[in-house]
Formats: sequence, structure tokens, C-alpha cells
Amino acid sequence: MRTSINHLIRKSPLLMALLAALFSATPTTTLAESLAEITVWHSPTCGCCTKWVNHLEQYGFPVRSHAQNDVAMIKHRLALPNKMASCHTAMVDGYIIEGHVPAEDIERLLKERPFVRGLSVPGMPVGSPGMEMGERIDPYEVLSFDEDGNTEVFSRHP
Ligand SMILES: [Cu+2]
Repeated sequence: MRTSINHLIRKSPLLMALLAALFSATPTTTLAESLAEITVWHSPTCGCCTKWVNHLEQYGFPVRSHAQNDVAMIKHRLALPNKMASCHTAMVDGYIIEGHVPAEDIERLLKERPFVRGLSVPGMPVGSPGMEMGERIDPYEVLSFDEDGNTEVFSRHP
């Protein structure tokens, strides 16, 4: 009897240490899958564009942003359908991102890789990323589009 208790006591610290090690073992931290770099063109005076860039960066996208006056020229060069146009234009991994598209939609686009030219939030709806005005959020749609300007609803917010 005595020996068995001694045995247990003698063993238990080891057991405890083992259990502690097991339960405190932090899962091997895997680095978050790195997001593709987004190139953004916007006018140097566009405040909401800069806010949208901040939104992307906060989400984890590396952003290369070009402040330039002639953003229309970029839109033209990328053959962006006119009715998709908004304030800033971006490219990520071959897709055009136009206007205040939420970062989560861009991430989904890059995962699903649909056969489209890109995503757009036409106009500048209040409450979209970079267009915050207090509590106000106007419902808006993120559209995917092809070269000819055919669109489909990619997501709805809020
Ligand atoms: Cu804007």
C-alpha cells in the first residue's frame, strides 16, 4: 500500500508535467496564407480611395498604390466597361477591381477564380469600405463583369 502511494506520488509530477505539456501545447502556428498584391491607381486628391487602400491593408493585402491624375487613362487601357467605372481602379492577379469593393470579396474572387474580367462597385455607395459616414450603410451590390460589360451580382451588402 505504502509503496504504491509513494509510487504514485513519485510518478505524478511527471504525469502532471506531461499533461500540462499536452494541454498547453500551442498548435503549430501556420502563417496566414499570403494574399496577392493589389495595384491601385487613384487621383492624389481622392480621400475615399486612400481609405479603401487602408481597408485592404488592414485586411492583409499588400498594396502598391499609384497616385496619379489621369486614372481615366488606366481605365481605358484596361478596357474597363464604362458603366462599371468608379473612383479608383485596381488590378490583382489578372482581375480588375473597380471602386469600393470589400476586401473579403476580393479574397473570395481569388479563391473561386470565376471566368470574369473583374469586380466593381459602381458609384460610391455610403457604407462601403472607404465610404464610411457614421452609422449609415446604403445597401449595395458587388458586380462581376466581363469584357462586354455583362454583369452578375457577386455579393450583396450589408
Ligand atoms: Cu471613392
